[in-house]
Amino acid sequence: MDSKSIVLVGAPMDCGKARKGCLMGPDAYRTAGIARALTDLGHHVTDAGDVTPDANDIPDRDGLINLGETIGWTTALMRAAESAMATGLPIFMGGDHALSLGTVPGVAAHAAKSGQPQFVLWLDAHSDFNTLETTASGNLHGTPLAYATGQRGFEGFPDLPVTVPASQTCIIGLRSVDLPERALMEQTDVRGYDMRAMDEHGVAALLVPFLDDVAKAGGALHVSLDVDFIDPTHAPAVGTTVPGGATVREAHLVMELLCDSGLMTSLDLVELNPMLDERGRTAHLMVDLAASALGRRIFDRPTPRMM
Ligand code: HAR
Ligand code: MN
Ligand code: MN
Ligand code: MN
Repeated sequence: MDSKSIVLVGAPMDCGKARKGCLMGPDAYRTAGIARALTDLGHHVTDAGDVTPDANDIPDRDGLINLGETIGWTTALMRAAESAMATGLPIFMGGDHALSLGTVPGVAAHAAKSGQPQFVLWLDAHSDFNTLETTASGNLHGTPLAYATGQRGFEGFPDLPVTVPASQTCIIGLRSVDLPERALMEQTDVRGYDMRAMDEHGVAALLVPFLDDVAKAGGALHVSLDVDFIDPTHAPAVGTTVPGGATVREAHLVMELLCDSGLMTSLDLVELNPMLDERGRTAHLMVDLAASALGRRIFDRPTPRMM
């Protein structure tokens, strides 16, 4: 892979759900050596430090957890994401998944300026397709894909000048979807693949056709990697573990295919809760996955055919 300018953006957002700890995520990635891992691959890496949320006076609303604070992060991250795109390939180090309320619209705004269609790959046990109206838990980390694709039901959040068409999004890894979010998703063209699809066909068969579409459209591709995409036996440091997730190799294969495609233009690493980790293994796995997406490999393809 060609040498890239990579900008690390810390997003220690921790208000997207009740359980605390994701605010330590950015420093866990730094401690696990994310900059060094990417520099060793020949990239130019800068650390832009951590984003801080905007102040706002939006009142909290019953049944929604930390609405005002979440909107403050959203506006700050939209700006940070759009401007980071102008300097290279940003890696947004979360922070919980509510940070994508800001990063996805921010990168999409950048793409729109050059007329490039924005695509999103969502690697997650959850579809995160609730709105403020459908969420049963009030946890806003369960909403960003609905917001970014322009669904209604986000009163109080900024209107998005640029949304990502649902047809340009693909979710892989699903094994926990609420009924109302499923109903909403079914009204859109979002591509959603559950773990059964991965088991039956293999993850490459799900991902490659989507990557082909991104390439054909000349699109930008944002990848949002939730720790809980991976099975909790390998990635325990997340508050919302769901058994039956991707193996370490399946996760690496996704990243390796992304690398081969050359299409990824931005990356979220979300939901790491270092309080729940075991000797840093989840942080290290996430760093290794980012490295795979950015060129770490044993052999260059094509693999020589063995006798
Ligand atoms: N669907 C559930 C809710 O909205 C769970 C959402 C959990 N989300 C994450 N990120 N952990 O994927 O409350
Ligand atoms: Mn650009
Ligand atoms: Mn998520
Ligand atoms: Mn999840």
